[in-house]
Amino acid sequence: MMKSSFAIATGVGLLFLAACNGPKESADAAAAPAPVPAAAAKPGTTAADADALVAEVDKYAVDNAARLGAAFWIAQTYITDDAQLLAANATEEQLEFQSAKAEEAKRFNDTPGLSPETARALTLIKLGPTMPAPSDPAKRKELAAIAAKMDANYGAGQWCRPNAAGQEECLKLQQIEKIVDNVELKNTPAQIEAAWNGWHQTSRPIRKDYQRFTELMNEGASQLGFKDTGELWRGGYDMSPAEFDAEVERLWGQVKPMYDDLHCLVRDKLNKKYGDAVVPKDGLIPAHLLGNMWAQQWSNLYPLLEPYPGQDSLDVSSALKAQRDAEYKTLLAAFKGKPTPSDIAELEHKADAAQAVKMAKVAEDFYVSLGFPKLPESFWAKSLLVQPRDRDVVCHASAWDMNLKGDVRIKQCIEPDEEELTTIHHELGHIYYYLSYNHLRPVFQSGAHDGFHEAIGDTITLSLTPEHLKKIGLVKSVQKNDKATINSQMKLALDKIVFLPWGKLVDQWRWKVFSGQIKPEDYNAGWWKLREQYQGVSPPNARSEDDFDPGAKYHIPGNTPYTRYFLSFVLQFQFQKALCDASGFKGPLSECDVYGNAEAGKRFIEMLALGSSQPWPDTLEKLTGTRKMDASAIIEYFTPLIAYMKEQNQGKSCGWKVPEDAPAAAAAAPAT
Ligand code: X8Z
Ligand code: ZN
Repeated sequence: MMKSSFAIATGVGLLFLAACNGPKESADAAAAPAPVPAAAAKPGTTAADADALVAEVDKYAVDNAARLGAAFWIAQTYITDDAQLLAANATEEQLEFQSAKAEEAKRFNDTPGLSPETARALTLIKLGPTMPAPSDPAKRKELAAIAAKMDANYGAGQWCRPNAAGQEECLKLQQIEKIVDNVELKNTPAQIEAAWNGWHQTSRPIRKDYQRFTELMNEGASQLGFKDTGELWRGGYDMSPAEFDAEVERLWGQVKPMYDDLHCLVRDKLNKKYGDAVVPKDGLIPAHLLGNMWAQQWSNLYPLLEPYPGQDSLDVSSALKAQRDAEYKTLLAAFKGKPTPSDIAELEHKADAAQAVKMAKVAEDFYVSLGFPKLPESFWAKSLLVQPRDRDVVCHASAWDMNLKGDVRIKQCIEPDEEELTTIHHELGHIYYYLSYNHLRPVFQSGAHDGFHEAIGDTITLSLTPEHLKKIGLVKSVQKNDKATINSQMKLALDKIVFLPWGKLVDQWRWKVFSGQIKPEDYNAGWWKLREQYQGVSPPNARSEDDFDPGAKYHIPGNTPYTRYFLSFVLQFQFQKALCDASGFKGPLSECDVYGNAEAGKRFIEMLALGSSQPWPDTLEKLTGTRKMDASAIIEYFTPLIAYMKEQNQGKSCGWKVPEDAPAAAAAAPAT
């Protein structure tokens, strides 16, 4: 579940924090205010000058990480105007330093005799900025201010409506999501649509800002020698942007048939539940009915899709909730005297916090079983694991390396449900990546590429098989038969396969916006065209160019590149297969659980320890034996489900058509 978020400098902050990010956010960007070094005044171009530049970037990172980290951490965990101001200043400093160093690094493009290490470091520095800033200080300030404003707008987003008593009540994202997630499948389409609209109207105010933001970043990118910001982003993969484009298309081609099968099955079930007038038999599925605000993962629909009802329950959330309630009962029993309502609220909060720690320890325990170290005491003392009762915080989960030497933290508003348990594993993947590469020079302290960073924790969650969940007491009993296998695969596919088109399209939109292929006056229509094309979903109601629906997703105002997640959802199955092979596992991939396997752990840790010190294909090869990202492991993983879907879809008319250059279709209008 995506949490509400308010982050003044998140987009920029991520540059340094690697909060939920990757190589572009390497520590080199942590470098702070930029007293322009003497070397820049009299630029030299020798190999020794290049070594000095890289050393300078490293030193700034070491010297300033903690100071900048503190500004961003406070801005996200104590949202006040003052904290925002400090974070905005930090952002501006970073932009200045980072853009200056990227520019300086270009001086060495033709320098002979660079050491391989320095040459690689320079490449990373040149590709460093996710938010390339113009060299004009006024424009840089404007860019930082817009970034701050967009983040603030996202975080402050709320939907106000009259409650049952006729009084206005305002809901934040987390509460609005509860209506759209519809886990009980009891809300009406109209109720869900109202909530969906409620959240999507919050991004209207930043539409103009996003246009200016794009212009300014493009100016910065062009000064660094890139055609546009999209080309800069696509440059971070040890191949040309055009080659990277082709790689993404190739991977998408491999997985699209699985998505199409799933889309067909889900549409059929929704059509039966809601009727032809709401969900057409053919054509697009209304985006609000898929159990997620962005229709990015659909596992909340699992009860509707369960292939073989009557097998064991895979419901982990109720076990987590029961643990939390037991905790509360214990606290209440230990309470002396008669608790007042405020005592009760305090006890409830304590129970939430205790349960959050318990869940985080479940995740830590898995990593430790593989040979990773225990998390430092400071992690437990300084992380934010539950939503505070007394203030607003950015709830969107993130992982932080505060000082490049052990002060690691996560910030996540943990609730007792399965999705949150998965997210903790995801965040600890980032944390253990940090800890594993902290010994490297700062410029190499990032993921092999950003998709690697996102894939570590998710790989671990692939070992949370029903059998594993039974062992740790989160499901009651498990059967081992084909029907049970198909059931658990369906549940996972509703997250992992369904995510793929979404994971690709978010940046397809941004890349087109950056290149000018989608013009400002078509921002929203361009967005829906891609959602229709890739996901086969339609907006719940007619949209207009007053709307800015892309801005309702955290990573757009937060300026976090998104293709990383598409790559991660492919890579994590490759990683899992490699770990399972290393562990000596022989059965079907979906049954493999590497918990406690020292050999798998060793191989994983060795990969993480390399950071971005070498091109990612070398790093991938070391773990998996192949130099290419490849979807065959995800296909292998879901083989039983794929066969089931084929059989179920026989005779059905699957697929959808997207009208060429037509405005986004409203939900009720069948696709032609
Ligand atoms: O944003 C995240 C993480 C932090 S890097 C919670 N994810 C993407 C999203 O929620 O949209 C993880 C999966 C995709
Ligand atoms: Zn992440």
